[in-house]
Amino acid sequence: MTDQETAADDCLFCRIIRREIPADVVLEDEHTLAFRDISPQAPVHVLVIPKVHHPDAAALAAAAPEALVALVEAVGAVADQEGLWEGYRTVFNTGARAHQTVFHAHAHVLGGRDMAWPPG
Ligand code: IU
Repeated sequence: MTDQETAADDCLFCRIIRREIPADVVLEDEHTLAFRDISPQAPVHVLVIPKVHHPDAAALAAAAPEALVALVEAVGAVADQEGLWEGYRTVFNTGARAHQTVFHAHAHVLGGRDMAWPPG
């Protein structure tokens, strides 16, 4: 078993992809799954994740660029589906200091309220 498969075995988001843990799925395609964050930080807060396991977005880009493109396309599709035509924020937390807590690449899609800048 490779390191990547080992990591994926007990990875929370891999388990959601395998439907071992329930999630409120809003969109799914060949490369991507999108589901509502369990602790929403905005009226709309959806996580968009690749079906392949990589620890963060940069690692995903390096290993599977087509999966990163599909992920960003899915971000746009989620925003359309959720009616976020006034704008939304896409966040890739990377590393513990940036508050990444799940080490499977994911985009947060946040919308439905005004966003502050700079972010906290
Ligand atoms: P972070 O960028 O790694 O901090 O984002 C992880 C997100 O996963 C965070 O917003 C959690 O609320 C969310 N989450 C979830 O949606 N379902 C879960 O079972 C768990 C975390 I654990």
